[in-house]
Amino acid sequence: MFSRFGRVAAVSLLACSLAGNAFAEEHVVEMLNTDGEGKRMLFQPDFIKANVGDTVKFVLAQMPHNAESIPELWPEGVPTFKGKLNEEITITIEKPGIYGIKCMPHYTMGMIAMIVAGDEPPNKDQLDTYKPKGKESTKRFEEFKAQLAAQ
Ligand SMILES: [Cu+2]
Repeated sequence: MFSRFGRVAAVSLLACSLAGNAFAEEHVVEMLNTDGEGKRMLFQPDFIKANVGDTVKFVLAQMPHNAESIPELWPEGVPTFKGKLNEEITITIEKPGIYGIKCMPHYTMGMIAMIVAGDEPPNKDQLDTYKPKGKESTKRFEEFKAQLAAQ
């Protein structure tokens, strides 16, 4: 009896996970003061290739940091978000696109990240129009664009 019940439970569990996206992945991004290799104030990783349905979790490895949308680099029709200072926050990628993320206190110090979902992100034009604030952010943004072009 027990073994039979066990099999039924396992089958219905599988059905549940297939009904959702069985292939959805969780990307974990650390918010750091330093990577120990000379880079200061960063998301790690800061360039994330994701699929629609994936989640991206911003965890607080050091503080103070936050994660929030860069509205000038964000797919149309997707609500922006704003994590509080020292708040861990998870976002779900619901549409293809390029998603810019910044830490408000360290934005001008280069603390930005970019999530790319889909092969033909509909807001690709924003890569040309968005101008990050600060020399360091501009430098990292150029690195993201180079990484994207290399794929
Ligand atoms: Cu920060």
